[in-house]
Amino acid sequence: MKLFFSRNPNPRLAVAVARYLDADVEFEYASPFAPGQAKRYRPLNPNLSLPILVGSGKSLWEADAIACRLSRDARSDFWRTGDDQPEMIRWLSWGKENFARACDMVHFERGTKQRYGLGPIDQGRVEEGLRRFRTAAAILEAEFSEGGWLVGDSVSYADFRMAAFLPFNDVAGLPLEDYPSVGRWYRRLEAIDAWRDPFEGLNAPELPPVPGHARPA
Ligand SMILES: N[C@@H](CCC(=O)N[C@@H](CS)C(=O)NCC(=O)O)C(=O)O
Repeated sequence: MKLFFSRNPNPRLAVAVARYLDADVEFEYASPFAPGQAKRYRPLNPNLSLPILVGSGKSLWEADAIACRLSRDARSDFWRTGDDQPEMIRWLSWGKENFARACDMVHFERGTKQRYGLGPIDQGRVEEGLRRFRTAAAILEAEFSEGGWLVGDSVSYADFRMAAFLPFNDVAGLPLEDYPSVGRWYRRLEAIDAWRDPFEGLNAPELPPVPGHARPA
């Protein structure tokens, strides 16, 4: 199987999952929105977005679906399959609609739009994202008050999915420091090699820089 990826948040998430599971996939850097590329990628994903997993059958897109597939293939409980599966789905569902969505709103204005020259920062959207971030982060703060992971006693895909935008917080500037238990959870994630540095050894150009921000070392 081949995983088409870039260094942006959702493909980064899929690459981190594949590396965490030591999945038997080949990684190929892709840029479906670049001029002339749509023809190749539209049959694989009508949205043209990444990640895309291609194997012998139909291509699979959406990071969550790819994580589910890779975890099944690896016979892993990273994508929970037992009694705690509903709890994992709860965090995936809530996280996408709340915490990750808030992170995405702010990161899109301060990061993506600036990287790709898509227009000035919309401060109204940033304020709205920050407001949503504070509401969602307070819920996670209570959840992590006794440490641990989102589901059970070990890391699961729910943790990876929830954190998908946090590696980009150098440009997003979300006030993570106001939520110490969330910060501790995120540092536990960063101690996992596959999460901290999923692109190690892969051929993948760096993202365009955000003006005014140095690239992290
Ligand atoms: N809901 C999709 C979102 C996919 C998405 O928005 N991908 C963006 C990156 S975060 C993309 O393809 N950007 C173009 C690129 O990275 O070249 C998923 O979870 O996989």
